[in-house]
Amino acid sequence: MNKRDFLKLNALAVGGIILNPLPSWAMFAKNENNEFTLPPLNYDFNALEPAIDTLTMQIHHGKHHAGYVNNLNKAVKGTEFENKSIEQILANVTPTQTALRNNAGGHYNHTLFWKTLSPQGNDTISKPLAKALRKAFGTQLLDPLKEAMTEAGKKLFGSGWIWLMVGENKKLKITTTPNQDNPLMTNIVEEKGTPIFGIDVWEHAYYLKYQNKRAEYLTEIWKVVNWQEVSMQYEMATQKKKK
Ligand code: MN3
Repeated sequence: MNKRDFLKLNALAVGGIILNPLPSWAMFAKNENNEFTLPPLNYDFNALEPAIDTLTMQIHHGKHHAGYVNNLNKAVKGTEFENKSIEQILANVTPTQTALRNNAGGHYNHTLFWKTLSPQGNDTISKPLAKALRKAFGTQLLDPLKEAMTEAGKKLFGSGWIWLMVGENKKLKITTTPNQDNPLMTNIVEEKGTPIFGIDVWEHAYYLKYQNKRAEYLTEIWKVVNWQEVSMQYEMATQKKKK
């Protein structure tokens, strides 16, 4: 993305409110040593209570996500991927490059996840996202979408993610992936696209509070989803596709 695109994105109005989006190259910016870094949260560890408890947030961000970042840096060192962006890595990683696959996915997925959550949640959606929802699901109401994603999460066996993504012809779609895979891994996943929101259904995301009750976690999480940010991710995903 060039500077003009960045300024244009900054000027995007979502739901009548000017947001300050963090474009993907900034979300996944490397440091001066060409290393990926753990992006700080936009809120405190306890800010998503009671939907997501403080200790889960501390471990999830500070240990799990940090681990993916460290192991991603190790995995790219001395390889053709060393100077690549996270998007380039995801687009090129192959099924057998296990460390790269798991840790690039882990870093990307969690960065998007934290970004689309917020303390009180926010059910405001932008006009373009509302239009896309109507086109894909026949309604712009969020409740049926939330139910469909919750159902998809209940059906997903083991660890993985539930995605709302922009797929072919810019159409919105709900998909799931195992482990840390995501729809940007074009050599790996069947349903390719750009994720605009994902829900982590690994046990580490909910077990301390919800134990085996994944369905309950999937009911509560909607209280902290920021649809204004999901709207922004939609704008970014569809702008990217125009190029
Ligand atoms: Mn996780």
